[in-house]
Order: sequence, then structure tokens, then C-alpha cells
Amino acid sequence: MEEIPKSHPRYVSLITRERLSQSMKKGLVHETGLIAHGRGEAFDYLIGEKTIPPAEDAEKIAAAVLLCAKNPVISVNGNVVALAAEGCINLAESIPAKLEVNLFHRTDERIEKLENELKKHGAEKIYGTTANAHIPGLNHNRGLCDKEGIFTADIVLVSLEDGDRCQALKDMDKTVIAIDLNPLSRTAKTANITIVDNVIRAIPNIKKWVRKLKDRDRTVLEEMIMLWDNNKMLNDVSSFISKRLNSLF
Ligand code: PTJ
Repeated sequence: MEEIPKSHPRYVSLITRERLSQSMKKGLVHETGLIAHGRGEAFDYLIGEKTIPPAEDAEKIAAAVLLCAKNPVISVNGNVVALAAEGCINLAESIPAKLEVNLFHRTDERIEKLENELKKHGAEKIYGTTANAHIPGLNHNRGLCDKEGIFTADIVLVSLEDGDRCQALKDMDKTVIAIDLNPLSRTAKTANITIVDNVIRAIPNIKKWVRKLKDRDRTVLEEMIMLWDNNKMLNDVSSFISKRLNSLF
């Protein structure tokens, strides 16, 4: 890995890029995953590269939704494994939830590499490796899924989505939690709960809320979920970005 001095003002960003670049060379991340990351970085820059209050609220509700679920599934792709493998495994254990690999650029080789990487970090069972079900209406590889995982899940947590799977999952009556730094994306607008935060921060934050809410009465959690207004949260993100930009010039 290239030597990056800790004193560099963009140290965290550069280290993250390096991690993605190495993961691409290992065949975990697809080359277009680097482009997707670049778009994410731009939005992260706009929110100040930290968890903003509307994202913290969404992370709390996401934890409540996951705790109330019957069959929750955390869907991971190449970028998510490269950036947050350990966090996803810890989060899945704390709920508990299943982990499923779901790829846009799906090859047997990448699936195997990602499964091995997750197992190396301590995961026991990974769903989605032999796709035995299909999400109706999706005629690309993201439609391939596991009968015991995403196909029969009631709640699906998705990160770095590329658009139409979120709507297809909602059409199957599932609740979708999406982590997406772009508040304007189709996924962000379609999901039931959108977390406008970097997956690197969002995953451990959801886990923090799972720990805090785990012993709460279920009716309290359900009340919180009922009051959630995703459109209002997206408006709050938009106001946050506008105010922040105005204050910078
Ligand atoms: O691993 P695969 O084969 O499934 O490929 C996945 C990629 C990432 C290539 C695919 O999903 C893709 O092209 O995604 P998009 O359409 O570029 O969308 C990615 C979204 O995630 C964009 O809205 C980005 O702003 C956002 N994003 C990028 N990096 C992060 C992020 N959101 C949260 N955390 C990030 N680190």
C-alpha cells in the first residue's frame, strides 16, 4: 500500500481511496465501484464528512426497524465489503440479521472472493452465493437472490444501490433501508428509510443504536417507526447542505 503520511489534511479520504484501489486489484471491488465511490465522496464533502443530524435520526430508526423485523437481511456488494466488512458482520450479529452478497457485476469469481473475505473477517454464513430466487421485474444480476435471504426478507438494508432494486423490493412489500450519500438519487427517494451518510460511519452508528434500543419495549420502537417521515428527513438534509454551502462563501 502506498505510504500516506498521517499529517496529510485529507488522510482519511486518501486511505479510503487506497483501500478501494487495493480491493479492486484483489477482485473484490468492480472497477466502476471506484467511480461510484467518487460520486459518494463529492456528496460526503457537501455534508462535511461527518454524520449530520438527519442521518443520525435515520440510523436510529433503521436500528428500530431491524430490531422489529422477522427476517432482516443486510445486502452487501463489492464496495461495502471493502469499506465496512467487519462493521456489517458485527451489525448482523447484534440484531441478528442475515448477510447476503448481491452484485450488479456478478461473476462466480467475485462472489467467491467476497464470501471468503467476509468469512476471513468472522462471518459464518453468507447468503446469495448460489442464487436460487429472483426479484420480479429486475432483468439484471441484482435480481438474483437467495430464497432464504433477500427473497423472503421483510426488511432489507442496502448500500450503494444503483437504482431500480429498491423499487422492486418495495413492490415485493419489503421495507427498504438505504445508505446513500446522494440524497437526490432514485434509491434515496424510494427507500422507506434513507441514511444520507457514508457507509463507513453509518454501519457502526446503526449498531450503536441497536445496542441502545435492544431492551426497549417493542411498542415504543413501533411508535417511533410509525412517526418516521422520510420526505421530511430528505428536506432536512437539503436544508443542511444549503445552509452549510451558504456559510462557506
Ligand atoms: O459490487 P457491484 O458489482 O454490485 O457494483 C456496485 C456499484 C457500486 C458499481 C454499483 O452499485 C453502482 O454503480 O452504484 P452507483 O449507481 O454509482 O450508485 C452508488 C451510490 O452510492 C451513489 O449515489 C453514491 O453517491 C453512493 N455512495 C458512494 N460511495 C458511498 C455512497 N454512499 C454511502 N457511502 C459510501 N461510501
